[in-house]
Amino acid sequence: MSRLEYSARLADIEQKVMAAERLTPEDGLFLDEQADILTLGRLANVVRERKNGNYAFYNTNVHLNPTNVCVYRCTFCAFRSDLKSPRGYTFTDDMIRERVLEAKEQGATEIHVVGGLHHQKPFDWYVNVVRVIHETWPDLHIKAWTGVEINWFAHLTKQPYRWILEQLRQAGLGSMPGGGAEIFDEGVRAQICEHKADSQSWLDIHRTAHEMGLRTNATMLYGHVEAAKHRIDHLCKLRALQDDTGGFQTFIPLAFHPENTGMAHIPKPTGLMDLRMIALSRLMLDNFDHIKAYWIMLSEKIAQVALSFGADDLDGTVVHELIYHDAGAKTPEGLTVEQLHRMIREAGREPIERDTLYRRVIREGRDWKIGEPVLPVASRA
Ligand code: V47
Ligand code: SF4
Repeated sequence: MSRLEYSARLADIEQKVMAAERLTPEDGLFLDEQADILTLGRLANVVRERKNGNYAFYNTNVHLNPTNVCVYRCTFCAFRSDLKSPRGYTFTDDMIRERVLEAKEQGATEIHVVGGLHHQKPFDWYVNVVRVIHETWPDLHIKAWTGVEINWFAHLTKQPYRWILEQLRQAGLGSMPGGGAEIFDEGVRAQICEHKADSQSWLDIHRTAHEMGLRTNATMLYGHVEAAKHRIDHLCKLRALQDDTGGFQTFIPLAFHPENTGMAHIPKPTGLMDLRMIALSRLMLDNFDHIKAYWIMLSEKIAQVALSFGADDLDGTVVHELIYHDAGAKTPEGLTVEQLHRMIREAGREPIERDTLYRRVIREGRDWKIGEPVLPVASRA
């Protein structure tokens, strides 16, 4: 492509962005492969500010990974353990209660629960994890179990997704995280997560959750063996489902961390690749309200810059993160609210504490109550 053709292509895309017109898969491919990073970031920032003004969201949360024992062997995963390995662990009910009480002590509004698919645990064990959390502290929002886990539960019980989700909801489930999506292309899946839930199952599960009124998140794992065309295909599939249901809350691009994984020879994505993925997803996912720069995997520094490249959310205080730290992440396992505020204010944004469902959190120390939903700019009075 000549310099002239490049400029004309970018000008055409810029016009669409300014007019809030949907970008095509071809536009996405061009942006991913060829657009200069500063133009890409500037355009994504237009959409980010159109949707979320100057707000930058965070939440006060804790993570719980109740077991790392897993029947699958995703090549990108450093977290999983074999059943008989000394690395393997499984939480007891008391350990779960302890984590919930710690969350309460820290004033958390959310617990994020994902883990391995244990060879010997029945579906009831996973329902019990949710129940124990809910009974210990009913005010805590439980965001638990990815589409891959729901698919495993369907395999264990031979019951439809709706039934599985209903059992979990009755036990206290509030919403679902976005993990397990990886890359939807089946050829890539065969290389990185053979045997686990296929892309259609992941999408069907999220569709079912949305139809039941449960909100969910979506992710994309990038920076391993995939190519730009796979990333664009992934984003377009999410956009199509969101057109149908409107049930996704936020999209989180996840940077591959190679250390201690079966793909340790692949270099970690660079900071510019991370910013490119944030900006690209902001531009392609025109029907998602939020793009999350998950600071744990991006580093605090890149996450801070991402707030001007399309992201409007940093996730939360986190605490006890294992999945990325087992894969070599050098970030802390948690940040204080003061640290998050400083990162956001220095980026020129206004910090807003949200709950899982993007309602404002009105806080007095450890105590909090839930305020109004924070609406996209266009819908604000
Ligand atoms: O599905 C596992 C990814 C996901 C590695 O919904 C890895 O708010 C990079 O989904 N390098 C689980 N990625 C985490 C997740 C998530 C995280 C934060 C917020 C939310 C949310 C969801 O982590 C897995 C997989 O895609 N993952 N290992 C690795 N070595
Ligand atoms: Fe198991 Fe999840 Fe790791 Fe895959 S990513 S091996 S499903 S724990």
